[in-house]
Amino acid sequence: MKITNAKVNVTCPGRNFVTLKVETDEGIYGLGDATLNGRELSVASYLQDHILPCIIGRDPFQTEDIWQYLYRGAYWRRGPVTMSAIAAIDVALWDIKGKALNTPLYNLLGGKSREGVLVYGHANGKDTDSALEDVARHIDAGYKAVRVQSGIPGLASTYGIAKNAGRYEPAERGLPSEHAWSSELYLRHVPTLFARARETFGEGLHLLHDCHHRLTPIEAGRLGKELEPFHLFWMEDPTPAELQDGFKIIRDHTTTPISVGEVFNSIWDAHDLIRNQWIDYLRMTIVHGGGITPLRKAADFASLYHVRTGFHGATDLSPVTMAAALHFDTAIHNFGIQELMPHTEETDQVFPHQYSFKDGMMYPGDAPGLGVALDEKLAAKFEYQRAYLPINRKLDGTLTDW
Ligand code: GCO
Ligand code: MG
Repeated sequence: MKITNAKVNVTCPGRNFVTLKVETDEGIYGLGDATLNGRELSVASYLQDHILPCIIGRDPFQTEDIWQYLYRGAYWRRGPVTMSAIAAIDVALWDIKGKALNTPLYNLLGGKSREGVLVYGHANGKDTDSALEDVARHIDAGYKAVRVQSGIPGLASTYGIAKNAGRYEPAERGLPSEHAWSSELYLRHVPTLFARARETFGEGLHLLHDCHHRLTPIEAGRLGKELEPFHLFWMEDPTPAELQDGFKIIRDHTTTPISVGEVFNSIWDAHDLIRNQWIDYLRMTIVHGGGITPLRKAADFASLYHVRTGFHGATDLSPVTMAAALHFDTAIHNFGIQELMPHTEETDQVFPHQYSFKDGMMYPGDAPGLGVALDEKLAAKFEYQRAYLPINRKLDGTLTDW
C-alpha cells in the first residue's frame, strides 16, 4: 500500500479544528487531528508547506519509521507545532492500518483491557452554590467523576467558568481577553468549595480540580494538604511544569494525587516527573504529544513508576483525537481516567463518530480504525475564525500564567 495524497482541512463548527486526511492507492484513507488551540494555522502550514510532500509514496504501515523520519529528520525537534503535525500523520496512519486490517484500533494496541473508559466531566459555576448545582446535573447525567471549578470571591472572572450558563469554551474570537488573578484569594476559597462538595455528595463521587498552572510549588503543597480530607481524585497542573524539580516540593507536602501534562509534547517534558514518582497521572495526549507511536512508549515508561494516564479531552481536542484516545484508553494497562468536555452538535455532525457515552463511561465502538469520519461538505460551511485563549494578570497588573 502507498500514500498517494494528504490534505489539510480547517473548519470552525463552533470552534476551530485542523484535520489531516491521508489517502492511499487502495482507496483507504486515514484521519489525524492537528488542532493547536489559538495557533491552528501554524500546524496547517507545517503540514502543507513542509512535511506532507515527504510522505507521499511511502508505505502507511511503517508508522515507526515514518515517525522517526519526521522527528529526527526535522533536526529541530519537539515543540507543540512540530509535534501536533507529526501526531496528525501518525494517527492517520494508524487509522489506515486498522481499516486495512479490518479491526478497531484498540486491537492493534493490545486489545481490550477493559470494557469501558471512565470519564470525568466539567462542573462549574460563578460561585460555590451554582458549581454544586452543576455537579448535581452531572450526576443526573450519569457521571461518576466530576471536575469542579467555581468563581473566586473578589475576582471578576477566572479559568474554567462558563460566561453564560451552559457550555464552557476557553477560546474566544477577537484578541485575547484578560482575567484577573490572586493566588491568595484562590487558596482561601478552594478548600471551602471541596468541603461543601464532599459534604453534599458523599464519598462515592470522584472529585477533580484544575489549578491551571497558577501556583508556586509551595502554594500547591499547601492547597494539596488542605484538600486531603476531601480525597480528590487529582489536583491538576498545580504549577507550571518547565521546572520539573518543583513537583518534588509539592510531593513532599501532600498526599493529594497530582496530574500534569496537557501542554507537554514529548516524554522529555515528563521524564523527571515520572522517574522520581512526583506525579500520579500523565495528561499529555495524542495530538500534542506526537501521536500514538510515542504515547504508547510514554505510557509504558510511566507504568514502571505507578503513573497512570489521564488524557486531556477539552473541546480543542477534536473528535479524531477523542476517538484515538478512547481506543488507547481501552487497550493500555495503566489507564487512569479520560477527560470529556462534550463538543457542540455542529462539531459532532462534521465528525460523525462511533464512540459513545453511557453511565459515566465511554466506549470507542468496534468500527475498523478510529471509527470517525469527516464530512468535508459540511466542514466547508464553517470558515476558520481567528480565536485565542485568554491571558491572566495579577491584581497589580503583572502578567502571570493563565
Ligand atoms: C483542561 C484544560 C483546558 C485548557 C484548554 C486549552 O483541563 O481541560 O485545562 O480547558 O485550558 O484545553 O487549550
Ligand atoms: Mg487542564
